Amino acid sequence: MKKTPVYQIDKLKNKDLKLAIIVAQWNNDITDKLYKGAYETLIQSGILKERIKTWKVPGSYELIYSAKKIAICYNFDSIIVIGSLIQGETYHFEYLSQAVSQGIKDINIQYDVPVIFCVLTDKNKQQSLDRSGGKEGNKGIECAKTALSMAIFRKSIK
Ligand code: RBF
Repeated sequence: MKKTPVYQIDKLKNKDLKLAIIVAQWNNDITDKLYKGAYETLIQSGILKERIKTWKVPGSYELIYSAKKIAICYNFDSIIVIGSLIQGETYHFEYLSQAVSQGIKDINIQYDVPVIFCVLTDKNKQQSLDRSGGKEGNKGIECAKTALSMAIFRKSIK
């Protein structure tokens, strides 16, 4: 009898997983590309379309509340938060990067769902372009793979 390849078994398992994606709209030329990379990776990994839910929020700062609300109100196996912070002339970059990373860390501690940090914090636009489908790859793809691993981990422990 022909053996089922391992990746097919994984794909079959993956189809039961439920994933949430929250996308900040600041620098949406960047976040759209991160989202596309993440979404397509999930679909290619066997996640069913109807089990991926997407929300848009204004900026990266809003990822904190929205991820918390989704953690409380739904039962996703993993949440991916997508944002792009680019350094400007004020201290906003430092405050926002700090707040968003700490805020998302707090949700990981407080709620029973892994929240995957797909927020770029770059010195300039070129760096962001490089990491959202340019010469440094697409961090959305990497984060989707991390979200899958963590979703499987979550499901494996009852
Ligand atoms: N949000 C981002 O996602 N990326 C940014 O680079 C960004 N830069 C900002 C710069 C300033 C000066 C301000 C006031 C806001 C910025 N935001 C940015 C928006 C922020 O995440 C949030 O949406 C707003 O502060 C409203 O809470």
